[in-house]
Amino acid sequence: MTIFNFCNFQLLDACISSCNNYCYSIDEMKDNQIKQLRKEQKILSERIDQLTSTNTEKDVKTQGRTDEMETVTENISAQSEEEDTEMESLKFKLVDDQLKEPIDDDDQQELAHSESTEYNEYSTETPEIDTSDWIVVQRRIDNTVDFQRNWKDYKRGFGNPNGNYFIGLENLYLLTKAKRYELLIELRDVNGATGYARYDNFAVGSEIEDYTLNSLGAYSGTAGDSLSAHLNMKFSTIDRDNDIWERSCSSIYNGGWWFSNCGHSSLNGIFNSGGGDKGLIGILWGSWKRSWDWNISLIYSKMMIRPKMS
Ligand SMILES: [Ca+2]
Repeated sequence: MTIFNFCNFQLLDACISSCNNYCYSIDEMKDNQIKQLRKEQKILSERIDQLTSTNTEKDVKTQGRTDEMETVTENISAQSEEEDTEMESLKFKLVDDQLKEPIDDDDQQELAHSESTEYNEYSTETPEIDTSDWIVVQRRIDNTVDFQRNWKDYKRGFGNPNGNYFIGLENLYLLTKAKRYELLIELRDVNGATGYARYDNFAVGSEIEDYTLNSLGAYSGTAGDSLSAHLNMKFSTIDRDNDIWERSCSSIYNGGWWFSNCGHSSLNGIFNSGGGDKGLIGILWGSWKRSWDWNISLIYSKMMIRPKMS
């Protein structure tokens, strides 16, 4: 159509002839282009087939590597779980080896003395201490009160002051910030043996400090010092992990405490009237008689404070 628009009517024949020649040359050119395109299409098809084949080979290799990586990942995961389990069982024993170093002569004498007293031979009281003027801040006597509680409960306190009891961290803070207090802890195992630990300058920080165990003072007693390892530790509960372990001591070992990593004691753990402990979740005071026997869960504890006499 375009050709006719430019043809002079009088020269129509010549124009048509020209057009025929032109159109022929156009057709020939188109044929050539089509041939060329088909040739290129064939080359491209062959190239696509080649690439598809290569990709298939790569896919097979990739799948092989993926399977291999999954196997390795599974192995690492299984190994990691085994190590985690081992870590958990060792958590409370971290400092055991240090503490099991040979006892020097002074310690031997102290230990011999403490074990020879009537107090340490299955008595149920602390005869040398009149506890009438002490304030009870914690007590465990049976399993009727759950000590696996959240931050709010440990902050305000719970239980019965005459039975299983925790006075509350805010109360501990307010009491011990006002004046110097000493702390007395009485313990009893399932066989009726008793021990005590006493500290002459007990102080707990404010909630802003997460009720850090700020001070203990000097230790004395028969149960060994299982609290100094927790000095300067923040209080932790199941919903407030303030310990220095990568996981949560409170959630895994139970009860709120001034956990470190996780430490030497935990008097708010699970109560087991049989006195045994499965997995360091019980009422623990590791240093008692220097036994560091973590299979023992105590069946009684009482923490008391009173203003320090001069
Ligand atoms: Ca932690």
